[in-house]
Amino acid sequence: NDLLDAVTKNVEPYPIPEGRRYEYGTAGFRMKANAGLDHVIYTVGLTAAARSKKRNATIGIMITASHNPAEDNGVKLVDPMGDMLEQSWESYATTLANTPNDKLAKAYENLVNETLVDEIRQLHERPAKVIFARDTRASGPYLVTALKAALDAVKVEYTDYGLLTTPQLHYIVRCINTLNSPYAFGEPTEQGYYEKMAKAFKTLMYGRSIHGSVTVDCANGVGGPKLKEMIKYLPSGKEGGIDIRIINDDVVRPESLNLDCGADYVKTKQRAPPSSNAGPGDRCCSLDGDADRIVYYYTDESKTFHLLDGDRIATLGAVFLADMTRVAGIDSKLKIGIVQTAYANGAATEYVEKVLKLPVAVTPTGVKHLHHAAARYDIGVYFEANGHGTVLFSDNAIKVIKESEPKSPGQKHALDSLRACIDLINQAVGDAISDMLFAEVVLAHKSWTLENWRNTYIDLPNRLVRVEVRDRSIFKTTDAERKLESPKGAQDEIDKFCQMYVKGRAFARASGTEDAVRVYAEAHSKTEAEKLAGQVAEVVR
Ligand code: NG1
Repeated sequence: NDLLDAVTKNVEPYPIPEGRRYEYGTAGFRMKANAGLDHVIYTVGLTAAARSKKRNATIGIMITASHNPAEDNGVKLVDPMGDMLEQSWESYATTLANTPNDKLAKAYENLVNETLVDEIRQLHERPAKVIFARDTRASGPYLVTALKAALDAVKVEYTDYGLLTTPQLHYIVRCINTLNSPYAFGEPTEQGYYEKMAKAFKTLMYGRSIHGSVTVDCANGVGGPKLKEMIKYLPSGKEGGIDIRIINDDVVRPESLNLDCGADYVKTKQRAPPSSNAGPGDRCCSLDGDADRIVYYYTDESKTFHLLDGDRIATLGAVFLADMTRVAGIDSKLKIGIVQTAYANGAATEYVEKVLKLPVAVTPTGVKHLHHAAARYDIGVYFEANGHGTVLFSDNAIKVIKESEPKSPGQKHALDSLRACIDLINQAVGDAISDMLFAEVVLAHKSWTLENWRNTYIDLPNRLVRVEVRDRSIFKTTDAERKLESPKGAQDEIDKFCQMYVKGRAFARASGTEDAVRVYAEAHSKTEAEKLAGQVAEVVR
């Protein structure tokens, strides 16, 4: 039929390069922008159309390669509630991406037929709706052309939101799909995003002040212009709000993206971007290329660099939320918990369990795993150590927080603050701008400097190494990636090495985003952590 002919015709300029194999991984598809990504993006348009028909809802597509180099690009799909694509659909996306042009129309038809089962006839006619946006990469506009060619072929209604941060797109998808429902998330516009967060921020800051300014490294990515926009809606320091100093906001030269700056640089190099001229103790943070990750840091008087990563942001947020529910008198009705991955520092886990007395759940790497585990709590705080995370409030929590009657001014203030947290925190997905404002609010409430924050617990020295192996697929893990079940015998050797050190802990797992095995090790001294990492690396090599 016409529709399928159009699929075949429109994909002509985007053939699949000989011998390429694509996989929808932890963060969608990601590769060098010129390695056939146009073909992949075209097929993602078709997957999104089928997914939209299946869910009878608007689906999002974000074109970005996050913290990767400027010449890379990628694409991820956003499900109706603003969360990541349901896992069972990742393989559909993978299948279409690997289908050559002459078989693509048939493959798309099969996908629609397979996923719509009984309702086919009726649903085939169902209108599909897709919205999309991109980060600042130079390849973005060209890839959008390929995406539109697919959406036009299958007659999908779409809106191009131009440049957005990844979390902004997630926010808008959720707003569209909850419009006029009891779960309405907000105005489905970029302005609605700023207004919702600014209003909540003002409520939370009432009567408080933030000490000094915060310097934000925007990785020369889309976070720069978007944070500048956000600032227009926020009260300044003088007005009882916040002074934000932006650095690395060059989006004119796309090649500067993530170059010697950004959250990934700071986290992996354990140092401030060279472009930063912050003084001792100054509050600094870095976003990544699509502004869905954030880490804080400062340099002390003796020029030592201190990182406050995702583990720290999680504990900071959890302390505040637990305090507020206690003051509001609703703590017995709400189960608060923290979700981490194996990469969380052992000291952070111990602090949460022993000092905060909150439960910790551990999941495999990848935000979707953490997100699902967090949804099992009333207030679920989840962060990957690299700074990607957010807080989820269950329907029960929202009901309790919104409907509780305060019995004192103190309780009223705590309830108002919790209500504002529900709006300030982007529950759809980890969001650097939202997480930053939340961290700033908590620091203001506690009158904490970054040094005070760091002193809540002292990280165990640790080391992360990347090991190139012949075939990483032989490394199979269990127990939330903390143990190797294959190759046989490897785990026993790792255990043996761990036992040689005080507080020794180590694990090895295949990366989901790179062709390598990652080894993580921690111990009570730096030398020992490094030694242990080296020994475990030898085991997997
Ligand atoms: P892999 O490559 O699977 O380790 C990395 C990060 C994850 C996550 C994904 C997606 C580490 C150790 N791993 O995963 O936390 O963010 O990329 O971007 O940082």
